[in-house]
Amino acid sequence: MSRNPNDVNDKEYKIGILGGTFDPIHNGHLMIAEAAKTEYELSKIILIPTGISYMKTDVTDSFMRYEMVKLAATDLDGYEVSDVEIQREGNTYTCDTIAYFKEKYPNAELHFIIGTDSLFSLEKWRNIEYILSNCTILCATRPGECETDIIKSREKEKANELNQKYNAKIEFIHCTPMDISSTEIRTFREKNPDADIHDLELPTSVADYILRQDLYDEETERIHRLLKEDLKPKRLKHTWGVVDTAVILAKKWGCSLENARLAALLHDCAKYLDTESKCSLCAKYNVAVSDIEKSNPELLHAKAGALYAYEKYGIQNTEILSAIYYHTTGKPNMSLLEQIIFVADYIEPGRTHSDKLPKYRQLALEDLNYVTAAILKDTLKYLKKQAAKDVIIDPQTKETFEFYKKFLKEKE
Ligand code: DGI
Ligand code: FE
Ligand code: FE
Repeated sequence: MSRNPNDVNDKEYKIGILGGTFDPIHNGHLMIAEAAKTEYELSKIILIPTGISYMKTDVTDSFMRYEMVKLAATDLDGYEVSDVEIQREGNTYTCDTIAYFKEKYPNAELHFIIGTDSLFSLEKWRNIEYILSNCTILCATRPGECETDIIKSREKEKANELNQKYNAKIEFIHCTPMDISSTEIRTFREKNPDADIHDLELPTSVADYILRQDLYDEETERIHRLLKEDLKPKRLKHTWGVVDTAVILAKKWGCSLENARLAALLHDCAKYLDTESKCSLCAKYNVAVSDIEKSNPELLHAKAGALYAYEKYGIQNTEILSAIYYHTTGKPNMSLLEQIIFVADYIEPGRTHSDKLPKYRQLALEDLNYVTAAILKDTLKYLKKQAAKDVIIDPQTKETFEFYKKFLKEKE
């Protein structure tokens, strides 16, 4: 490793890397990062949620784990969150991550944080020689492991052995670990349905997110499992975004959080059904399919979605089913739930199609009717432009706008 010796004490060049499944991230993770940062004078900590195939159903979807880590890091100084491992296809190896940051920060001294238990399997890691010659390893003691001298000396011995064998730099983070684990948080909700997860060692913003998404709940997990059969990763990411936004709007406007969450979760469940399946669902439940819908089967994913949510997902609440049914075109005088889903679908954080979105996101918390009208106006404008390409505007969308346009005028 070539490095200007003058740089050794330059904090700019000392970076700590903490990877993990973070399902969810909790204060114990943050405490280890903070202890490493202080003890080894690191200028920056990069938190890296591990990539896990989206089809794997016993781990929370990568996107949501990434969101939680970002929320946890928001108010912390000198923290960054990287999606390098969740973006990578296939297995993720530490050596690739180290190589990635070596290239990104060629002058940095990288510190990779591991749990002491990993010391004993370190030699089996892919390209361990590369890892050990390109970064310092900082070992954090795991809860319940720290006090006994036997373990301590066993770990020190192992570290010494590896240091000599590989000319490595393995050091220890001297902090008492917190008695909290992600597993404990995941099982907590099930065991204590009435207790408040804010009492656990979690950043408040992460606890809020878990509640909005209703993570680690049996019924939510059942729906997530089914959704993974029906939706691709991009659509799932959009769905989690709609859930998050819909629950925030429901809280603001006094709608049932549970209904908002379920309607949002399932609003696009029929997005990838083929035209025939959508039409036969409609036929089975005597739902009329208009000529416009026949020539624009994409529109049918809303109606068919309500039927699919009923049939496959077992949703019987008609308010929820109606919000799914009307989510694309809206309808005059929507219920609060229908309106929240219609708006959340358009403004969720993953949407980037319009410069006006930041304004609408703010306004949705101030004047829901105005935002509904503005979205309809923009959609009709967009569809008119598309009309040249034979896109037909559904009269339902026009009728919805006719009803809501008065709220536009009130503001203008
Ligand atoms: O399913 P999403 O992509 O999340 O969102 P969505 O259900 O609102 O569907 C969006 C698409 O639907 C978008 O491309 C606009 C289109 N759309 C909305 N109203 C009409 C419409 N398309 C046609 N052809 N006619 C409409 O009246
Ligand atoms: Fe949709
Ligand atoms: Fe959608």
